[in-house]
Amino acid sequence: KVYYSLKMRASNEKKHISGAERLLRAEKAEGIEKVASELIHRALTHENGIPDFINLKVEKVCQKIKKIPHIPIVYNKDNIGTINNKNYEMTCKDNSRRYAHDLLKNKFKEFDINDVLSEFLIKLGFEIIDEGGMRGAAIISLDGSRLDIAFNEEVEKGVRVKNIDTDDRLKDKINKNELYTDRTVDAIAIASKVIDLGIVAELCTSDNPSYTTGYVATEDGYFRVKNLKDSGETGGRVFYVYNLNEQLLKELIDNLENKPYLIY
Ligand code: PML
Repeated sequence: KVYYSLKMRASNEKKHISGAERLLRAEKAEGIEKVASELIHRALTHENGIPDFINLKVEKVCQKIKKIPHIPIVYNKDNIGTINNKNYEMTCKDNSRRYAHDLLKNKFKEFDINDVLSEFLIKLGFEIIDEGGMRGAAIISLDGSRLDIAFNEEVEKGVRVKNIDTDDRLKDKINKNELYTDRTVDAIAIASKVIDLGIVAELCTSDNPSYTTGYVATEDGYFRVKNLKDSGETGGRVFYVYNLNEQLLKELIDNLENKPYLIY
């Protein structure tokens, strides 16, 4: 099967407004046209503003597409998260961050990370997302080093997870739940791809100032966290990785950016 990748990005005065991408079977030409116009529509009607520049790229995909199910969605009913029978109410940034913190700390324990290092890693993660201004995700090694800046100027402003699409089954499932948004679909797809590529945990808040829901993702699931930041604040993504030498890190970055995935 031959696929085409459609990528849209829109900006105003060089500032990113929106972006999206789809993977489509090539034999359905009218399908490609339809999705192309949907993407343009999305660019023109985005909540972030009206673009002065829209780029639409249509490209044949030569690599084999990996199809995987999404990671489990942990449904925090009434915005109460539970870890080891303890409940966390996601009512404000401090409480929500305690939940995110404990999720990460539990995961790091599985990798024998001691308390002091764990605290350092979590603090660093929040500092990075709170500072904002990244073009993609930062990569932090569980030994405490920051890998995206350490080794390659090209990814200095973070790694962008690209070449990813979601199957209608996933979209339907999410869209049926009135608590979720379009952002949720994309976020679950990204998290599923990065976990499949061996990332230990992802921490994310939106770069949209008014969207305060974020998440922690691990192989155990997509833990949606309400109020992970205050309204008006910026956001970002952090990937925690374990034990990567330079070669493995290069491969990981290449896969995160280029390996095509379809999430169902
Ligand atoms: C959600 O679960 O609703 C998505 C949270 C993260 C959104 C990140 C973004 O799209 O900016």
